[in-house]
Amino acid sequence: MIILVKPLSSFKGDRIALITHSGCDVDAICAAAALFFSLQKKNKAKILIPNHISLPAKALAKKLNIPYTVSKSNSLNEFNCLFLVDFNDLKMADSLADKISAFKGEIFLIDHHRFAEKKIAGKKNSLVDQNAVASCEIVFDWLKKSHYEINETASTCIAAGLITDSAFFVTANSKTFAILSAVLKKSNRTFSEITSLFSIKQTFDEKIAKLKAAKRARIFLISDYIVVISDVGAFESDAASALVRIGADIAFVGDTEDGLIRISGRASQNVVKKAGFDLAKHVFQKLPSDFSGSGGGHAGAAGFTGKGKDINAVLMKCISLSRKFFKKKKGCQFKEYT
Ligand SMILES: [Mn+2]
Repeated sequence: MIILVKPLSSFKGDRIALITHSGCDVDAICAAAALFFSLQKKNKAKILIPNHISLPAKALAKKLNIPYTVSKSNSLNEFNCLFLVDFNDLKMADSLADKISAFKGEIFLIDHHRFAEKKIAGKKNSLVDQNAVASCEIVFDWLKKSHYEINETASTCIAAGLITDSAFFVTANSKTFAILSAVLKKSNRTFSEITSLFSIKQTFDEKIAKLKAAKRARIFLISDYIVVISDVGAFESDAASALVRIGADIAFVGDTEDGLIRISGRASQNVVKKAGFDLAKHVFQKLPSDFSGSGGGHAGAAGFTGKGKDINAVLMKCISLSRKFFKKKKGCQFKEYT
């Protein structure tokens, strides 16, 4: 990627908040931490996580002694600069969104998600590359370009981010392995030592949720692809991934709680690469025109959060939007397997 953003050394003395998206995942905490450990000497930096951190990210942060604050409404007054890490849509900052939009200093974006319609920062402050496998890849490039030394812990972080966001190399490319080779060496850790930093034993509830998702699944054929919808009480993203692993090309799994609807979508590499299907673009970014809420993500993994109770209506909309995409193809068949 071409890096237009200034080198990290020119931030010398700045007080920087490294803010991840809410529900911070391994790539987000690792990208923020790799920057944090590299900036530490010349800057006052802090990692802020809106609302909550995922269990794997939390486990890794604990083992690597990554300092962070989970915050519902942290004041940003002590900072003169913000780095938004692993997101570029203000909605993903959840409880910190208002504080970020009211922020007077400079804001920089370090991300690999599809650009949100409303851009938070201009081009020269945006390190956003949709083709990057992980935000950690972008951080690696920026550190290299800035001639910064990437120490043992920062290298470990970058490796972990690449492994998790490539879904254990399912979406990896030659660059992923080139970076991984470099950081693995620097990390002084083996591959399995790195994966053990964020491995969480599958809980009983998670197993039940995945099995229930499979039991309740409605199975459709759209064009040549198997598209599945289901609903669970929790773990909807894990359930969607599980459905893709057992044979669905595309899976949408929903969950409702206290008038809130969450939908997670997962698509196989086959349907993304071969058919050009993009969950974020063709389905999740379109849901807010029919349902109040926000949606976005990647081609192969995306999500929607909104208000409402009728989960089936949203799931069926996912089906009709997917169908709309494939309808362009000649002789597109559609049926439900009952
Ligand atoms: Mn990421």
